[in-house]
Amino acid sequence: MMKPRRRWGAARAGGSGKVVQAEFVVSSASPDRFPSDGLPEIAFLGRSNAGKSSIINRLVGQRGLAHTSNRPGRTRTINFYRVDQAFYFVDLPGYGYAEVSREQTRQWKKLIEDYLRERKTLALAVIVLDVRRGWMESDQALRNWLEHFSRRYLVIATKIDKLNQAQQKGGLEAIAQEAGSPVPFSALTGRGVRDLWQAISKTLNQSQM
Ligand SMILES: Nc1nc2c(ncn2[C@@H]2O[C@H](COP(=O)(O)OP(=O)(O)OP(=O)(O)O)[C@@H](O)[C@H]2O)c(=O)[nH]1
Ligand SMILES: [Mg+2]
Repeated sequence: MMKPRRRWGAARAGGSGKVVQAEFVVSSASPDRFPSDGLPEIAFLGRSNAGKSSIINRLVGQRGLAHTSNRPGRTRTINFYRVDQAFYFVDLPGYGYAEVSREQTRQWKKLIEDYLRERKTLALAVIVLDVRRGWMESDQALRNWLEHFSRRYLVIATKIDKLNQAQQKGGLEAIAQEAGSPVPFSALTGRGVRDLWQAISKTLNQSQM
């Protein structure tokens, strides 16, 4: 059978030696259009512009798979990417972006909360923090939410390349003080890709049992 080549990308995800295939499946704000094949999901959550879409691209080694932008608020719907025919990466809209209407903010909040509360296939929530900013109020609210609903989560400190050694140490410590120990990450250099893949694989193996 012919493979639909153009929709597929196979790449060696930066630094990890891992070859993954990833394809865009659907972008939607209505749960009835979300995938229904029951595969487990790894969701990326965080403030607008934190670097969620960039992490997904780096993990699968495809620059343009998830749309990224300097302009906050780029991701407005929930985007599902199927990886290795085995699970999904789910890119959620960023929160905490001041320059959108109150109505828009309310809609996004509802979209994210409904997903986190209802989605049975959600295996792991990845909280994406900009290492320069650490935990902000909306991130803490998200964490409380995840804990309230007993969702498994992991914290990423991204854009680590933007800081010097001493600042990196300070930023990571500040994040760790609040909760968990973050995985240092850079979508630019590929730092943390291997660690993040390891954490994801571990979760997926456990969710199969
Ligand atoms: N230097 C550096 N820049 C990054 C990194 N990750 C993301 N960026 C940049 O930060 C900006 C925002 O990245 P996105 O991945 O679009 O952020 P997002 O969290 O998906 O944003 P929304 O979709 O608006 O919620 C883009 O200009 C990226 O190129 C990183 O690790 N290092
Ligand atoms: Mg995005």
